[in-house]
Amino acid sequence: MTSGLGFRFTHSISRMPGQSIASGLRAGGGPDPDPALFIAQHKAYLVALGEAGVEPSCLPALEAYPDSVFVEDPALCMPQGAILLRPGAKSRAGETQEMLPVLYTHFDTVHILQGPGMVDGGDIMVTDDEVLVGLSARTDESGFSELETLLAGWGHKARMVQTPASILHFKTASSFLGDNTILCTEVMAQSGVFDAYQIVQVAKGEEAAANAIRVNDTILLSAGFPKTAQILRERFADLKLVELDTSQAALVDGGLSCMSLRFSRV
Ligand code: CIR
Repeated sequence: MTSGLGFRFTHSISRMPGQSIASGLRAGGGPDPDPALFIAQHKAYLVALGEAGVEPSCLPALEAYPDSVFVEDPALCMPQGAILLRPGAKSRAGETQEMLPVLYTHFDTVHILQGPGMVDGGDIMVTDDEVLVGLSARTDESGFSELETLLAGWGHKARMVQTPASILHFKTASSFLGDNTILCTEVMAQSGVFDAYQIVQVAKGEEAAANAIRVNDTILLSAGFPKTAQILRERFADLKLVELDTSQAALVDGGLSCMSLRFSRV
């Protein structure tokens, strides 16, 4: 079966949540995640990645960086190499030094954003034709320009778009599912950003389902969104749908895409 992504993911990088995840950043004032439950949910996530056909690697927890389980934000992995980003939250800036040697174990070429701009990986969506970068509280125009230049050197076209003000990251409310198709919220669907794509909207009241990931012939979806799960089962009848409990990541504004860097290596 083909992936509909134009390639297959072979590897992923994740990082164990630490006890300090209880102090993770969050926009609202909700309860702290339970580290033990988060670790259990994270293990299930790694198993699902493995079953989807990648070789998942998991780095040890970094207690000094409460949000470091969200490895998507400090780096971007592309077919030609990796880019070390500049996360917009001060408390997360040091995560990049920890990620750099890890990227070198997988990629010959690693570019490093020099700044002063900032970019969080959660604001970057790579589709088959372009790289969308959403401006947000964590990603600014200067960061976009530097990233755009690096991507252009690898032949990728970057497009600057706006992340809706009410959400943390561009991909909090949208996901590329392959086959030129985007899963997103109504607000994102109506923004015009995805006019060149087929849009599948999450069900009303299930906005948090929009952060899903396509890994080869599998779609990983957060559990608890039955209407969206049904929509995806019908739209992607040839793919496997796996629902995963992400309740603890959600307490600190995280979702499925944030907990791994997925890429293809021979
Ligand atoms: C943060 O605010 O940075 C973390 N608590 C959540 C990051 C989630 N990452 C993502 O959506 N890419």
